[in-house]
Amino acid sequence: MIVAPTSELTTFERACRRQPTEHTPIWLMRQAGRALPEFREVRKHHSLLEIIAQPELCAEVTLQPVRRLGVDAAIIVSDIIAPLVNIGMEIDLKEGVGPVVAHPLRTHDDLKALRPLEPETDMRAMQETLRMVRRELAGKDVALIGFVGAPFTLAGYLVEGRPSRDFITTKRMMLETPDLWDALMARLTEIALTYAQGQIAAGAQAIQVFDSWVGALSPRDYARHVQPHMGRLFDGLSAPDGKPQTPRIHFGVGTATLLELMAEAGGDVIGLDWRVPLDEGWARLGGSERVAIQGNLDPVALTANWEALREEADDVLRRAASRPGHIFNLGHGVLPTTPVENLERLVAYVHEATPTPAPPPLGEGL
Ligand code: 1CP
Repeated sequence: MIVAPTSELTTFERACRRQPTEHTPIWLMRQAGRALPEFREVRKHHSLLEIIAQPELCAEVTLQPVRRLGVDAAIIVSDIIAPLVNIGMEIDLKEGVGPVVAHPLRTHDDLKALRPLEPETDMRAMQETLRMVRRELAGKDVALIGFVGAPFTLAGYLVEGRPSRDFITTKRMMLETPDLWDALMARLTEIALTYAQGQIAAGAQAIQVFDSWVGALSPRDYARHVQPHMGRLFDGLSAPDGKPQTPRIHFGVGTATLLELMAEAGGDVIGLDWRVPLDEGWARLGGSERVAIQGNLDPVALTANWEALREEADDVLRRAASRPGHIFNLGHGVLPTTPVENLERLVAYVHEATPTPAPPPLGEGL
């Protein structure tokens, strides 16, 4: 493993800041929980919420993909609903389904259940896990990423009560009762902000904001009902003048029509799904002069044979063209059927294949 002095930024952090790196950093969304046999072994004995509540165990599973795959970043093992569970909401992570909420939020009165998150008491285990993982990674060229669910994606679960495709009740609330919607989004924004700040304070070197289901919205609805809240979340995570900025990664799926609006709301790194060619998406956002890009291999490619997988990975690398500010990742999470050998080979391949000589920055007018 490459050793970096502690005072130096890791390769991943340099890429987030659009600085040149010796190789393109790679990590994979859901790199721990979906495909690793050693994670499945732990899950046989503990539920995910039990793992999250035990810092030693949680630190261990967070480090599993670092050890096995050699990725450039660890992401803390948790779930986007964890802060909501911590403030007392009854949410179950149902096997094969996802988050299921005992009392879906539908009225102003229901919002009482969403009390503010108190960092001193409501995220102790999370902070202890972060500190433990940072200690383990000291001197290694591996960064630690914290994360939060974005208010829209969290609201989707809370209002529908379970995973949804169409978000009918959620969108109807947005359209019919915008006051209620704004009150809900404001509370979720506040919780996400406190939770993210608490993670940074405990050692997270970047924060990814998962707005996984925001692609369900039209640009008009996003601009009116979601973007202002996202703007407040990212502003709240911007470092005071003169202090180094902890990189903020802004990610969503199905966001081809929303990219500019999302970037306007905030983010030092924008996550692209596989539906947008990486070079086109990057150019639309102002290129490598303006923003870093994370993505965007189709997770299905990782279930294919090596020849097919390599071809898809090469396409992503060719489009990124070793411009400073590319973090290799998937367009969404690792699929449960992914052979673990493919994960290992992909990480090694991206490290070996990059960088090629850097071309001029991809800017406006290209
Ligand atoms: O590598 C990892 O797996 C890291 C840990 C991790 C992360 C980053 C988990 C564990 N969840 C998440 C984030 C998360 N959770 C997101 C954002 C990322 C994404 O878009 O994939 C979302 C939308 C959720 C909600 C969620 N939790 C779902 C999706 C349901 C749906 O709407 O389709 C599911 C299935 C869960 C449960 C869950 N979270 C994580 C695990 C390992 C599991 C499986 C349940 C378990 O093992 O008990």
